[in-house]
Order: sequence, then structure tokens, then C-alpha cells
Amino acid sequence: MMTAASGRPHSTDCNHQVEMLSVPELIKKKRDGGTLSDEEVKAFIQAVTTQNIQDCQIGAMLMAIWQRSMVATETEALTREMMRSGEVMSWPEEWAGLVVDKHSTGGVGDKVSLVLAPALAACGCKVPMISGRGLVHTGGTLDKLESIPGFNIHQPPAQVRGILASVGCCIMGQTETLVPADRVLYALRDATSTVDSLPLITGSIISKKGAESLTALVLDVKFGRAALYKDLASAKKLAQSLMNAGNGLGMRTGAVLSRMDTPIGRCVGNSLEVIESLETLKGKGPDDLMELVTSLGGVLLMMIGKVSNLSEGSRQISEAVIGGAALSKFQAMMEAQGVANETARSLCSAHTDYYSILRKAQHQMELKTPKDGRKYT
Ligand code: IUR
Repeated sequence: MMTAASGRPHSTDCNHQVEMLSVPELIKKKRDGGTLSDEEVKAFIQAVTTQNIQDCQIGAMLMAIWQRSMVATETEALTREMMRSGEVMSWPEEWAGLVVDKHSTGGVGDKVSLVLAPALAACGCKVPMISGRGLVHTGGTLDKLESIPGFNIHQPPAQVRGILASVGCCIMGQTETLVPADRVLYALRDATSTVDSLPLITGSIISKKGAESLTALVLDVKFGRAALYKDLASAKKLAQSLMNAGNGLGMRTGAVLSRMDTPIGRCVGNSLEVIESLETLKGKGPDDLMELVTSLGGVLLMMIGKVSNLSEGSRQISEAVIGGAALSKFQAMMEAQGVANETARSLCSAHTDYYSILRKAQHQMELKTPKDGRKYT
């Protein structure tokens, strides 16, 4: 039990009489290449969550982890304890086996979530999709959705349950109560140049997905010029680490490795990506986006046992998009998340003047192209 920021904590376990290390001793153990036990990782994360530790001590531990990395059991313990640092969502029993989500390590023009969430809902899944803001040069799903007037990404848990019951998918931001340890660690990782550490990335991503209490999770791990990891070998290592941690939490976790050398689809930018997503949901999407949506969705349908193979899973996702069922789900999700019925209906109708409805960028600059392009009308 951690009792003070730098004092010697005492074990309360009478059978084992394990002497728990103090925070400086924990840092020293990691710094010198030792392997932290489950109890030691737990003590560190509890100290972070209860603020019973100094920022400089957290920073030192982050740097020790960055330099020494972690073995699989440490990463699993880190992920589990981070997940338990806050609220863990719970779902009605009748949804057992149906709750799924996707995580992408970030891509330019990556609007997969906007198409995949409603497509999965149309296939009978429950999708409590917690998304993020833009990070470095990649846009965020929340920023994109907020270009739709009225779309509310802040949804309390009871509301989320209601939306999942009636629609099947809800795309929202992280709440204050979900994985609070990640908020502290992420800010200090940024300040200490320790963001790019495999166990720290794994703990951060998978703890938040674990807190969604998913049956299955699919990871879209990017590699290439515009990705977090440039080469296939390091992307595979990341995918393996994320899968180990996800499966360790009891979520069926699979991964797709995809190239990130050129933007996905033809549009980059918040409202432009909403337009391209709506066009895709109307059956007129670009092939690369459809391929990603159907592959990731197909993997999820296979992992929850709705289909027996990947090609059948991909076919069902494709049918949900091409046949319009996913578009109806997207319209219902917009309405459930605060968009006026008239606006949602208009955005989903066959002939829409998107540009008169969606929010525009505050700062605009004209760039001349020597070649003709295309404009969605
Ligand atoms: N997204 C996260 O949720 N956590 C991370 O550490 C990174 C991206 I990098």
C-alpha cells in the first residue's frame, strides 16, 4: 500500500509479508533494468491516480520505462491498473458478445470511424466509440464530427446506454472519470519526451478501450511516411504489444496493418471528411476507404462469431454501406447526439448542399493547382 510520496509504504498482505518499495526505490529498480511486479506497477499507478507522488517522480519513472522498456507482464499490469484507475463501463447482459470498437494509430484523411461505427450498428453490434482530437499532423474524429452543427460529443454514461439501445452506435469524447491515470501520464510523457515508448503507448491506448468493456477490439496499425511508426517491422511490434495487452484484459483483440503513405480517400479537413464519409455512406465512397472499412469491420464480425470468415464479414459490412442501412444509422446517431432532425435528414438526403450546412474553417487560404480536381456536390 503506497502511503507517502517518498516514504516507505507497507504491505498489508499478512501471508506474504512482501515489503513494498518506496517510490524512489521503484524508480531505481526500473532504472537499473529490473522487472516490476504486478503489485509494484499497481502501487505506482495508484500513487499517480491519488496524486500521492511528485510530478518529478512520475517523470523519472516514465524516463526509466522509456529507456528500459517493459516485459509483457509489466505492460499487461500497467494497462490493467490504468484501466482500473477510473470508471469501467458496464452493459446490459443481452449485449454480451456484441460490444465492439476500433482504434487507429492515426492517419491523414482517416475518416474510417464515421463509416465503420454505423455500419457495425447496422450489422447488430453495439459500438461505444470513444474517439480523440487531432494529434500532431492527423485530424481527430471528434473535431470532424463537431463540424456538424449541434453534434454533441459529450455524452454521460446513461445517455450512451440509451443511444446504444436505440441506435447501436455512439461516437463520443473521453469523460473525466474514464482512465484518469492516462490524463496525468500523457501530459507528463509529452513534457518529458517519453511519448514514443511501446509499453507507455500500449497502456494508454488499451486501458481506455478496456474501460469500454468490449467483447472485441480491432486495431488499425498504420505504417509509412505519415504514420507513428515508419516501417512494417516496428508497426508489427506495436500491433503485437497492443494485442497482447487487449487479450490480457479479456477483450478479443485483432489488428490490421495498413499503409499510411498517402491520405485515405480524397479529402483532408474536418467538414470535407464529413462530406466524404456521407458520400461513402451513400454508396459513392473511394475504394481505399471502403477497403479499410470492410476489412476492419469484417475482422470484428468474425471475432464476435457473427460470421465464420473474413470475406463474409467484409461482405456484410459492404452490404450495410451500399444498401443504405449504415446511412440510416448515421442519421439516427446524429439526431440522438443533438443534431436537429431537419439538419440530419438533409445531410443524409441524396442531393445535399453540404457546404451550406457544415461549419467552415475559420481561416481559409486559396491554393492554385495546375491540374483539375473534383468537388463533391
Ligand atoms: N493515443 C493514445 O491514446 N495514447 C497514446 O499514447 C498515443 C495515441 I501515441
